[in-house]
Amino acid sequence: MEQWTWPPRYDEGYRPADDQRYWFPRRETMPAEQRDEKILERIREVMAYAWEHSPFYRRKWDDAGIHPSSIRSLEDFGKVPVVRKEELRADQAEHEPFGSYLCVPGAEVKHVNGTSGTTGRPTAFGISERDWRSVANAHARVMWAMGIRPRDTVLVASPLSLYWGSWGAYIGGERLGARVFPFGAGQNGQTKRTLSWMRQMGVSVLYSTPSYALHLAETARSEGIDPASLGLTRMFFSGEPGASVPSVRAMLESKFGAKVYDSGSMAEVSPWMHLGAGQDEPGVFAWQDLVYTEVCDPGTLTPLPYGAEGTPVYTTLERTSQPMIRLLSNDLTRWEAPDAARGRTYPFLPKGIYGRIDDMFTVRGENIYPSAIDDVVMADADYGGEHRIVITRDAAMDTLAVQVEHRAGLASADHPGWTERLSARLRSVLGVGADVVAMPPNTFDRTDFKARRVIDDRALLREIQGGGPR
Ligand code: 8LH
Repeated sequence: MEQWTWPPRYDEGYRPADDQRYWFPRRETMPAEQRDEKILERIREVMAYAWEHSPFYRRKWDDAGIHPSSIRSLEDFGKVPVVRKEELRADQAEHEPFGSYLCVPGAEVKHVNGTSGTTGRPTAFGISERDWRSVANAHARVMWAMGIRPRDTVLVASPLSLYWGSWGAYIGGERLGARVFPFGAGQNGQTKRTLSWMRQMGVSVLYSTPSYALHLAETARSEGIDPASLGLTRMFFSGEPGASVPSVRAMLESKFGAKVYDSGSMAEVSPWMHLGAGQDEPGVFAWQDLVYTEVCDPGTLTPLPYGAEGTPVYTTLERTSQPMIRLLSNDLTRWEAPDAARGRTYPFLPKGIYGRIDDMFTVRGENIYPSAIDDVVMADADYGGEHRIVITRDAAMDTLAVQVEHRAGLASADHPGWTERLSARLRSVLGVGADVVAMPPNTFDRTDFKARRVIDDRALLREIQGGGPR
């Protein structure tokens, strides 16, 4: 049952006993060094396969003077040039519709997903049936680690369209033997209907973005429903920071009275749940036998040791249709060495993914992530449900303001004290001050998907001054 081969082979009839902690005990708990040896073998196989089937990779590696046979260690692999999302986009524009990194005949592509294309040309994901099944099996395994079992009913409450997140959760739940409920999100009035369907169907597990779950909780309250009475036991999230941000996680847990699990990397490297929780604490494992993850210096792009902070670079080890070999994420994280005390012997990302490097901004020399601000304001007892982060340039100096909704019932006489308290907390966490502005409840739009809370006036200023958009 527990095969680990290239190309991957899965026994579709296999499922562990309900009380078994690990779906694949050997692959999940083997000594990390032994796993690394197998991973190196797999990387060589995947690279040889891509060399043979993909003009994109052959060209790229030829230009860098690299041949798959020259990769003799994971250190050698760390020198293979990274792939950037722009390269994939450009290659697809030239080689419609799936790019010259499609390694199977076009007729074998049985599923199409894609990026939403809000910035630049959308990218199409062409997925063979074999890859679709590998992703389903991998996701079933990670969802099993979250404690999801065949007795559960899993509600998928993210858009069921191009977004691979929703489909990945759906096929993982299906493979695991759970009852899966593709409700989706994003249509008018859908959030209220979600609540009534949840109750009728006895949904026990929710999948969505963290922001949407908070919106769902707020909508429930406005309908006179206590979210904790909905009967959820587990919630797993992807798509944006939140489930590993302490105050957001605490808010989700306390509102729904359910356990919270983080997961998710990038759609391109599905099974995206390869960054996925396997225990009841914040953070995610890097399930290295599914997608090999390196954390690299964002400037030099060289791999960094455990303990360091950097950007994840991903290599799919089970994908045959559009394999990704050293795809640069441009996100930021910190990773820790495998620790056998955790059971699974994978590297661990204790704070998950903090956010995109592009979303980081610098105010008076301090690098700031929106998720760090979320953590402070959402921990406050008088927080009203949404906020916006506004960065402006004032006489050549960047300044930060945070508009925060207060809870209904906070007297206006208490606003100055409250905003000062938040401002002081932000200063102690971020190292720079922020102007906190109290806003009435429900000032800001809620999201059905991934939150966009940063308003960057400097980008507008640069555009006006002729620099063009970021
Ligand atoms: C995250 C997280 C996370 C994704 N914590 N940031 O939903 C998972 C996959 C399918 C997904 O969202 O893919 P997509 O749409 O390509 O977006 C990828 C980006 O989303 C990724 O680079 C991160 O910036 C962010 N993201 N999951 C924090 N658990």
